[in-house]
Amino acid sequence: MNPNNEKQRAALEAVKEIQNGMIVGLGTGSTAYYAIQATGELVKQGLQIQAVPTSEHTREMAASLQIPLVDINTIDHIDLTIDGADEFTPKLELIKGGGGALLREKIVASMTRRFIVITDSSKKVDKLGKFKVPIEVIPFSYNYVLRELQKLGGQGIVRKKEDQPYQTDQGNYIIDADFGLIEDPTALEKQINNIVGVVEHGLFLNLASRVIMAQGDDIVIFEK
Ligand code: ABF
Repeated sequence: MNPNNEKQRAALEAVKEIQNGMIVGLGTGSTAYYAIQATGELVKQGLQIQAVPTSEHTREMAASLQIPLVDINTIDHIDLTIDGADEFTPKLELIKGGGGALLREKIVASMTRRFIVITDSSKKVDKLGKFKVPIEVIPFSYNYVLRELQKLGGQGIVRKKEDQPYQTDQGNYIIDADFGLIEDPTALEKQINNIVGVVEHGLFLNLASRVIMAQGDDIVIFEK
């Protein structure tokens, strides 16, 4: 099946969980955009929610669909977040950040009571690592971080956009680091977090409540 159809079907399955009165985290990426479109339709039909976008791109899309937005600094939790991923394992370990929005995505996921990940069938892996780990770093010391990642066995490269370093919504850089298949994501996460100059990374461990994967005509659910 066309992966976009799978993405859309996974998104529509997740949107069924949105209830009146919820604060909803809106993800970033092509799969999440199907969920935002469907959420916009529900709002048009009278659904009353407040939404927190995980990127400026998502903010613009939500605003264009008249989805009411709320400042994350005025709330103490999010009820439900629907977002995509670049890789996931059956243990709900994720790599996110291919779209460059990992910092706000992880902040929103961390505030969320129920974090639903939506994917097509290409994202499922047994072990994380085929997809390079996106790491958001401050521009001031990106070369220091590259060297420190190398000591951990990670071959990093600064993400580029039109020959310039890609800049996140925060004005930071992204290093995409290849560690090969990751035997112990929890251990690696701790090592990356200890590098001064790293803002956040794309290993999302112990955050997802459920993964909804569309595979052909089927919907496959993964949860702990
Ligand atoms: C976002 O969705 C990112 O974290 C992740 O990189 C991306 C996946 O993109 P797509 O849904 O377009 O495959 O949440």
